[in-house]
Amino acid sequence: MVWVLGGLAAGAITAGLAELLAGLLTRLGWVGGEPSPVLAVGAAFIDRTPPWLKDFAISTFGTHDKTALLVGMAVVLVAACAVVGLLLRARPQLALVVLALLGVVGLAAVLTRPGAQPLDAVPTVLGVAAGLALLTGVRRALVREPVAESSGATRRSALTLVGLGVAGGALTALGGRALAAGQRTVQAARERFVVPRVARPVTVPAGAELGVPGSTPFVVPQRDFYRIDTALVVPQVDPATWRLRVHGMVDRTVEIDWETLLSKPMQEAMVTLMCVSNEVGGDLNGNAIWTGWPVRELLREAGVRPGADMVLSTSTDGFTAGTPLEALTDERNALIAIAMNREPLTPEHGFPARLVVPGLYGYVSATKWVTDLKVTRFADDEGYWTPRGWSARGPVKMSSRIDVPGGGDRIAAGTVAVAGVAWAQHTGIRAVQVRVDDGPWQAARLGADATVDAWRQWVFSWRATPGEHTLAVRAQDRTGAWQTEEEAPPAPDGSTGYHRIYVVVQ
Ligand SMILES: Nc1nc2c(c(=O)[nH]1)N[C@H]1C(S)=C(S)[C@@H](COP(=O)(O)O)O[C@H]1N2
Ligand SMILES: [Mo]
Repeated sequence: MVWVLGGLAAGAITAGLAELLAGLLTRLGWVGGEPSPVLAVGAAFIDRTPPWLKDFAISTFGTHDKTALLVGMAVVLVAACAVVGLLLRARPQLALVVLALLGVVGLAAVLTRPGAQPLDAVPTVLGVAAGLALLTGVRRALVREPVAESSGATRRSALTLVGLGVAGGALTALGGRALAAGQRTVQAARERFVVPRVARPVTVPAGAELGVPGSTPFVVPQRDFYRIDTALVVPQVDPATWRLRVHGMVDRTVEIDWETLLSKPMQEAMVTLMCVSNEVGGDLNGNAIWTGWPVRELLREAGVRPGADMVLSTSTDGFTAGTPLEALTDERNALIAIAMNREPLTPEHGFPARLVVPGLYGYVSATKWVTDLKVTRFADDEGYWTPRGWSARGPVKMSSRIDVPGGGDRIAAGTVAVAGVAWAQHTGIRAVQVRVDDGPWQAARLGADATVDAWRQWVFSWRATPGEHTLAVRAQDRTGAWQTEEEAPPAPDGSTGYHRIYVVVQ
């Protein structure tokens, strides 16, 4: 038992020292990538997760999938350290090798994170060095007490080891405090930031919000807005050090800082953001008013060279999206967005700046914490999700959803408001119809049309009769095309099919 404690103490000191140093480096802004070996391994794991495992994790843990990953890693680490402790008794050499190997895994992850630089290695190297030294010391101390486990000496050793383990935990906590201090700096910058007024503000037309209880609001508040990204911890980006660089197939490389961005004429655009992972009837989408500077203006300053057809945007954490150049240069309001519903972006939604491109799924366009735009070609570059089984191009597919009643609800007979949203980004919705059981398609009443880039609410007044019923919805876009009934899963380029719900009327 005391040997296991030795292994755990060595692990705690290794991780604690590494996390403390990583926290300090991050706090000082001296890092290029992710200096914490634990977070780097987690991030590397996320990047290499095969699609089936990702789907399993999301369906099992939902948006807590990252917490589940961290807990899983902690369990594996504790088990590995216990084994190191046992080995220390019988095969001390091997124990040192196993701890060193864990360090090598951490180091490999740290050094392969996007933007990694040599300094990022320091926390892992020093942490592992301390752990190895501790293991050697523990071995020397424990072999000098060949007496029974219950002896006073062994009890003292055990207490010392527990103390060392607690010390390791304290170091980790101090590292966490350094990170929290960085978070407060970003939080303070966010609170100081006053969202600029624009010359022509977006207005929400009267009647766009139908106000049916339980239906998704026409404009979704930031705190309720869905969040999807690959970041294990939310990146904390200080506007004071933020830069956005445009390079690649351009006449001149342009780099702007936060002050420069804020000096540009800002625009507002109402855009419904959509996740390609959304299942039919799912809620991975939301509509907001975004404030920002059109991407095309920045591209104009750089001067796009002929032959380019894609812009690869990169975030501080290495996520990339490949957006068709055309979608960023045509008349649509593709923005370098700095505000959502006239509030600064929250760190979760990309503070200080992100991209928003009407008509394209988020994975090929909506890069949060964006710092780099490379003008390039689809033939030469690809975004994060393309080699992971998703299509290189991701125009949003027309779809519609029933928000109320909820699937499986028991409702009272009489007049029931069936309501939801429908979208056909950048084309616009012309009509929505509802079908009860095998009856005819019947027209729903649409909320006022704000823009072709936003969804529309709809409501249908249903005379519900007792029994079990199935409700289905379909939309028609402005070109006259109807939403397809053909079912497709989210991968590789977006789900299709009718949203159907089943209700019991009493
Ligand atoms: N940096 C970064 N930006 C990202 C992603 C990401 O993983 N990392 N995910 C994209 C995806 S898949 C979607 S759907 C949208 C979601 O934006 P939201 O979280 O603000 O709703 O962000 C996009 N931008
Ligand atoms: Mo997404």
